[in-house]
Amino acid sequence: MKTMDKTRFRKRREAFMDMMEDGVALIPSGSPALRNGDVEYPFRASSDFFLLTGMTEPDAWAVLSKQGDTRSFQLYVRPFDPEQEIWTGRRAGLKGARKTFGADLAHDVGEFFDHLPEILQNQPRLYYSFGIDEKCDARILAVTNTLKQEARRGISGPWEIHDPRRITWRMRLVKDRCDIQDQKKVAGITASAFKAAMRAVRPGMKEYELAAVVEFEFARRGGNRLAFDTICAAGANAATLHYTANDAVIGPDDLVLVDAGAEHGMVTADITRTFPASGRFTPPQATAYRWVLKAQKTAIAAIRPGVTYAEVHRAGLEVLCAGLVAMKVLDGTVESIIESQAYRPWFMHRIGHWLGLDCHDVGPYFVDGDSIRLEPGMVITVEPGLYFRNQPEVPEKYRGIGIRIEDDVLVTPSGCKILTSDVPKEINEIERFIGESKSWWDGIEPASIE
Ligand SMILES: [Mn+2]
Repeated sequence: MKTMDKTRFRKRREAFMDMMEDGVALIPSGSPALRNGDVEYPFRASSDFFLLTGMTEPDAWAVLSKQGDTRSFQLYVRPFDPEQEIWTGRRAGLKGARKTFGADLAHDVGEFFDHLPEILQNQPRLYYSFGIDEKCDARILAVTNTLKQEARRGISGPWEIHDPRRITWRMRLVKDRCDIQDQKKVAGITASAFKAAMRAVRPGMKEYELAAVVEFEFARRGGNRLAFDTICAAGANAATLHYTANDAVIGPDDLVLVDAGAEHGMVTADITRTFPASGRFTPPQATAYRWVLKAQKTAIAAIRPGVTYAEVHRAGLEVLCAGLVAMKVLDGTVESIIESQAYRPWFMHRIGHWLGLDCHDVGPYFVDGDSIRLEPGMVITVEPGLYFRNQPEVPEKYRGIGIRIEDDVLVTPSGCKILTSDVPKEINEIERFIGESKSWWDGIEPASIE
């Protein structure tokens, strides 16, 4: 890690401890989970652990303590072990924890629970997120109780338990200048991959083949991990919101909905585009597409500091409802349709979500019961959609059409900036791009399919 980065993470710990009252915070990185046999799921450190340390190793704990002006940062990590490194690769070790990650003290993580009574002894407050790892929860609770039984020896355990996410979520909701650079970088990586997908799509491909193009382009541009499993849904599959089977053949008249995001340096992007495999929208596809696009643009146009998240949702929703009336799916006024929620069979999710270290990033959507007001530095996705399944209310020509259009949007002092605007989304732009661009497959040997 560069010196610059070291300062960045130190400043974050200071900000965290500024918001903490006297006590100690325990922040775990998490442990790998078993998939099947001896195979583990790919490990990714918890976002809060990374936020405060810059470290991405498994089986580590950050211990932040504050007593008035006295503050300390300790790391419990896997020790340097040449034998283990042969199997699982390099690790920072105790020395790296101090030198690279700036810990005042570093310990073997194997000693963490042995040291815990000492760590928590006479601390007024414990900051720890219960409910994520039951085994750790039980051991930590046991230590706090044991300490309270030592009252006659003048020892006590923490009487107050706080969830550190109350602090980290606030830190993560409003991005600083460096965070915004990170968001732009990963948005650019993701946008490039979407253009590649449009240049690669052709009827007859498997959905997973197109998904692989997207993921290959992420990797080629520095997206070392996926923000979430890629959704590549052709035709009626697009009406399944979190479709990840990705194993159908893309038909000649299908629209393909791709919802994907790269991760770069633990920061995520999230884009959706819906485009015709043939390069041409059919008239009903174009009609439905235009309504979703209009809803998306209207919602984005509403974004500026001081506007509530609910108002952004409402701006997009009104257009979608007008579209449902125009397409003769629903009768009535936009007002009455919103009131009765009659639109819900075709638009059942919110307009978007916070974006950051997690794709569905943390942070409140309501403050004291009211929809949160946007501030410069917040990053949200705007992703209206319409999903027409085989339903009697839906005119036949629209059945099997699922459309979602999603961009990542940064709230700025004067309004907003779309971070993913590089990917075509106007109908004529998409048709021109698919039709005129050099095929992604040029120079690649045809595969033997069967
Ligand atoms: Mn999204």
